[in-house]
Amino acid sequence: MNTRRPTPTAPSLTDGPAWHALQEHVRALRAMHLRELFSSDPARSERLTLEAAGICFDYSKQRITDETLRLLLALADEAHLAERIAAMFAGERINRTEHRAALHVALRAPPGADIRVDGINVVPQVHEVLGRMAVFAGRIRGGEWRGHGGRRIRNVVNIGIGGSDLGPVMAYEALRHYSARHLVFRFVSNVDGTDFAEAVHDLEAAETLFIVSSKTFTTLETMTNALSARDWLLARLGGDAAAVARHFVAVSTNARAVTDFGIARDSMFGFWDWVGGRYSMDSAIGLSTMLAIGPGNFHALLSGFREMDEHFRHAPFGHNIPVLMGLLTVLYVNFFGAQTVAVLPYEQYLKRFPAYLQQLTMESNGKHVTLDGVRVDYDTSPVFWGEPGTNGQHSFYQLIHQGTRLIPCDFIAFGRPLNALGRHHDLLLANVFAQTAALAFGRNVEEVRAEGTAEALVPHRVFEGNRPSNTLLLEELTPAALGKLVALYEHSVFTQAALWRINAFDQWGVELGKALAQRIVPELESAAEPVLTHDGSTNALIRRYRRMKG
Ligand code: G6Q
Repeated sequence: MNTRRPTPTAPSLTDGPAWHALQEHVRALRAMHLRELFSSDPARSERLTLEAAGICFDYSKQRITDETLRLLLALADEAHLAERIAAMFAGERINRTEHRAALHVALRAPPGADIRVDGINVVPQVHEVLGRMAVFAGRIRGGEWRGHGGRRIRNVVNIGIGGSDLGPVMAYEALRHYSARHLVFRFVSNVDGTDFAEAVHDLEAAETLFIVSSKTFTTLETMTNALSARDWLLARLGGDAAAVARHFVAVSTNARAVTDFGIARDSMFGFWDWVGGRYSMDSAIGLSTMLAIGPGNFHALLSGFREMDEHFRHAPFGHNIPVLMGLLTVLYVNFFGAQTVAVLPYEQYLKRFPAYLQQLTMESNGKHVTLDGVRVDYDTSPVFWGEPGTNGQHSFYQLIHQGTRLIPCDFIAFGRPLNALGRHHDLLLANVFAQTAALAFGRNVEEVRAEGTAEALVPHRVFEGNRPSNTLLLEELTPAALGKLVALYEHSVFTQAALWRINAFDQWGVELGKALAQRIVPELESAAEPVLTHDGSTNALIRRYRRMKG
């Protein structure tokens, strides 16, 4: 597989004809209002709504015309997007700075698939681990796996951070409706001791299982929390080190470090260097998810991912939801100067989805050099943020409606509620539709005056509109639906990275702070006054902290 010729390097984003044509085109587009775009084209909504992989994607309230789409698709061609997609699915080492494949799509490939890394089909390994996870999940959920003192496991605490935490937390919250309610799930990530202390304060050690989730098994926060968890457990179970084997399992690629910690090889669930942390929630890093929702639901989640993978891989770009979403992000960032994108799920179970997307999008595409190491002369990833609706409406939506910034929004909603309660769901969905319409069409001066508004108040009550949004409508929040949504954003991020010519799969930006912290730790802990050689501000802060510590 890796003997394939590398995909061609595209010329700079700003060099090709599509870029210049888009710049020219957007000059005229800026003056067009969504009101006109809709009134002059009765078929617009129908034409700019796509149904694929069980998602209804309405992008008609975007500030685009058919010509905008044509030019965006030309920009994608100039970036060799099709070749880049093929390279990812073929297991090429597209993560060039770490010399690795980015093959998260293999995590959800069906058992018979053949996806090779260095000539070896990785799919059987994926299914072997999934099978072991399912057996283990069955034993925990069924009460067969017992704690050291013979008690049933009732509490599961995942210890991990970044990609080894955000996916598991988000998936647990998103799929709580499907979770085994006799089990308690907690997630510890922060090295701040409060995180661990609060997570375990009401738990019985004899009934608690810790999952130490760490690809490298060296991450400062996770190892510190794992050691504190071991101390906490042993202090409560009489100090017998043998208890560790019944109360700790690991998810990692580092078998040696796992056994050194005292976790048996049998209790380790592996994955591979071709799975990036922020792309790992459907690997063994999803063990807590499988314990919560069961193996059947976990496989349904994988099938949702797979359906979106197939759509991304095969649908023509003009009918490809992740490609279109990625291109629209590029349009607003590079041609309209947008700095942020808001993701607004109208589904309480998706309350951690924006936090999860923050890492997926910004750790992936927060880059300032191209794959070839050249500084870009255009903006890359916008800031992704959001909150569930309708809560956000009573908070920051004001700025989206009437502020001075253009903030493209993704509205995510479901046709059926998981907790049907009176009129709640109709009211929830009415708000989705009302918000997208208000953002797009606003209320102009004439309309405000016609309502009898006092003249002094008119400017305050005008909504300019022309604020773009996508609406993603799915049937119901099932495990498969969650898989589709996550894969959709993964591939949208991939599309953006391809256009920007950047590596979405490394994260060197987190290194400098980590290395500096390692240097500062002994300066905080040493008994003798350390010789400090940082800048003046850092030296003073360290000295002040040492005094505070006493
Ligand atoms: C994700 C990043 C990062 C990583 C954490 C945890 O893409 O690489 O968030 O997941 O630093 O790393 P470990 O799993 O190795 O502990």
